Amino acid sequence: DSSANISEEVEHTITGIEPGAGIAQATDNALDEYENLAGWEHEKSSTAAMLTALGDAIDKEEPIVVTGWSPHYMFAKWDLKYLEDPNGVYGDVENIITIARKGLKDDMPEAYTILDNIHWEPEDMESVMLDAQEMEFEEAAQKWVDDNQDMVDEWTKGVEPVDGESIELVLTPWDTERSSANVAKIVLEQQGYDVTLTPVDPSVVFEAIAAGDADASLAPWMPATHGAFYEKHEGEFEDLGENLTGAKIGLVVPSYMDIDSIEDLEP
Ligand code: PBE
Repeated sequence: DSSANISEEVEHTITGIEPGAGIAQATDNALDEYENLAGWEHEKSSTAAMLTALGDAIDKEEPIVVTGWSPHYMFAKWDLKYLEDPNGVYGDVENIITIARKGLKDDMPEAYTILDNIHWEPEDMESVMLDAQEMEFEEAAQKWVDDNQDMVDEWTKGVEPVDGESIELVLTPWDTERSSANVAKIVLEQQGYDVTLTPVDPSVVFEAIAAGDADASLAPWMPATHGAFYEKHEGEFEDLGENLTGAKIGLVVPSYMDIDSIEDLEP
């Protein structure tokens, strides 16, 4: 297929996910910043709908352009590639960071220390996400904690137990964050905390922490995905640094498609 045919066959449409996602905002920016995407549409719906459309297209070996990210099982399940992004709209490497409300360090130093210490590898997160295909996230996270008690011991080393204090973590509603939040919940519960997990849109993650309505979050993707929210609230929350390095977002296509770059998409 020529790239002109590809663009016509996908009806000049990018298959997106939830409108509140950082990657949705980045994709709207891409439509503005790439002249060749003038006239393209970004169809937002849900992650589940995007994955269904991707799977259907691959079954028929048809072209499709989706908004994709890693870690995600889509790359294990299908042969996919990121389109090159010469304008750098989607950034290069993304890191997932931990943020906390101002005052958490004084109010709950034990939780703060643990949250500050939590750092794992993409393979760890992937193993929770993979198990969660077959069981609840709570169970998949518990399985990971049981298998990785050494790492958990490092995170909690020297931290005193507490007596049922309540702490609320906000997360975004994607598998990556369901995995990290559920692992953090179990680790904090082992320490004696009573943990509530609240899934919200990325914008609300930052609003809730900045307002002090929630205590902490392991959900922000930086610098591209949620950078605009970060900047909007900068100074109103504590940045505890990365909990995972080596994530990525971008436009993703099946490997059989004969294009390599966002610039190969035609008006
Ligand atoms: N994601 C997964 C989210 C963050 C985690 C890349 C789909 C987003 O775009 O906001």
